[in-house]
Amino acid sequence: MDFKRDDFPEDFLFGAATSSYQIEGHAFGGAGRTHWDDFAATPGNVVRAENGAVACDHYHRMDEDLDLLAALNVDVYRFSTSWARVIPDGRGAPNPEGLDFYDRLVDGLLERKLKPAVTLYHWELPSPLADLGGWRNRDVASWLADFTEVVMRRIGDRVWSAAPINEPWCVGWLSHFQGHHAPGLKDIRATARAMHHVLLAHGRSIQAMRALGMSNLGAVCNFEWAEPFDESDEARAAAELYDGYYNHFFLSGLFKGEYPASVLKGLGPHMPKGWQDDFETIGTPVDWCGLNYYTRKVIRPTNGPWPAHEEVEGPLPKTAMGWEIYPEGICKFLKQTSELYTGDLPLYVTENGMAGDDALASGAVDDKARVAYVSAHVAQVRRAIAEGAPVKGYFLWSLLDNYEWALGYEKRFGLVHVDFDSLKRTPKASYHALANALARS
Ligand code: GCO
Repeated sequence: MDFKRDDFPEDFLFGAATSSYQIEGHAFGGAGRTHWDDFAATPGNVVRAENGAVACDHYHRMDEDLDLLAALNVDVYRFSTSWARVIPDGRGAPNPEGLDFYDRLVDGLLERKLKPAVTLYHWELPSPLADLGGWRNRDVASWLADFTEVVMRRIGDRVWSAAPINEPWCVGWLSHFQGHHAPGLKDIRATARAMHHVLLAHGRSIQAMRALGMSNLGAVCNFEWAEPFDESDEARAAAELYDGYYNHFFLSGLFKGEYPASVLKGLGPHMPKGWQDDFETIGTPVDWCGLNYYTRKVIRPTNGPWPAHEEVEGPLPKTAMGWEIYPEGICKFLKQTSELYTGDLPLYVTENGMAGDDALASGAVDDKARVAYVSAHVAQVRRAIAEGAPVKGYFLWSLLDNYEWALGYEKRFGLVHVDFDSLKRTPKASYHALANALARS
């Protein structure tokens, strides 16, 4: 890596991130069924119909994984709690084994002097709640608040930070409009509801944690820079609309108590009754804002129905996801977020990283492309700080190769290679490079 810990302010934190369904192994420990199990079991949704039943078997290999984190010299570990592991039916009786697991995880982090950063919901909705309409049902806000309370009564006294939901855009748009993630709907009315309810649920979950006396609570959104296909007014408007529902809708709801007019033009008629009255809950104050950033998209107008645009392949070098590498975007979003929405509120890059063609050769993985990707993005984070954005930390996605959702186990985002047959972990060159960069002299 072409940076060192010392290049950053004293209080700047480095971390690594994972999520529950992507690593734990959902077949273990009494976890309930989730809508990802159902989505993966439906032909055509997921590469090779793979699911998270075993994943990285982190459930049984937690100590080994925490040792890897400690030796990476990071300060913080961002992980998530699986709702169905803690409350198998989504509501009602908790699973003691599930709560014990997260309790051990938090203690294991603290023993290794690592700060636990929890995300309560990273996409594995319990199937019985999906049966009731999932994110389309306004009651999801109360269900999430109840789940929050169950988890945090157990670990809330020891976690360093907490966020209710990972990436509202993915919960709303990707899963209900594009149908690429569970529950796999392509329905504008479901989308409008999910996009609003996800913020309402965020607000209720924050309130539940405040009531328990917790602090350092935040929101984590994802961002993609929207580049117009050409110089035309039509292409600019198309990119602006993409930018609206992807990058502005949620921040605007959280920090301004309104939604962008361009997005309401399409979603307005489908919004749930009385949505305008929910912003007081949605805007319950938070202590920080997290940005997940990977790429940009080139957007071209089409003649179809709203939003009447499509993504086209751009000219920049790409990762194994086919995503363009555009490090400048991370700086632009950090600055823009503080300027338009959050002011002095601390910002964290809560995810950044890439999938590569990481082959194991003679017991090692020489992922030079990942070292270059991380170096280039971290340089843009430094630039954002130099230009005034209050950025307080940077988290790598991800510690381990894991279940990359609809792409199954095919895309490798890890600093550590995982052989999905033997489950053996092998730190990649990027892991060693990051450990060196973060070593305290
Ligand atoms: C996300 C999620 C992760 C993904 C990662 C790579 O940002 O989409 O938080 O679960 O695995 O982003 O796509």
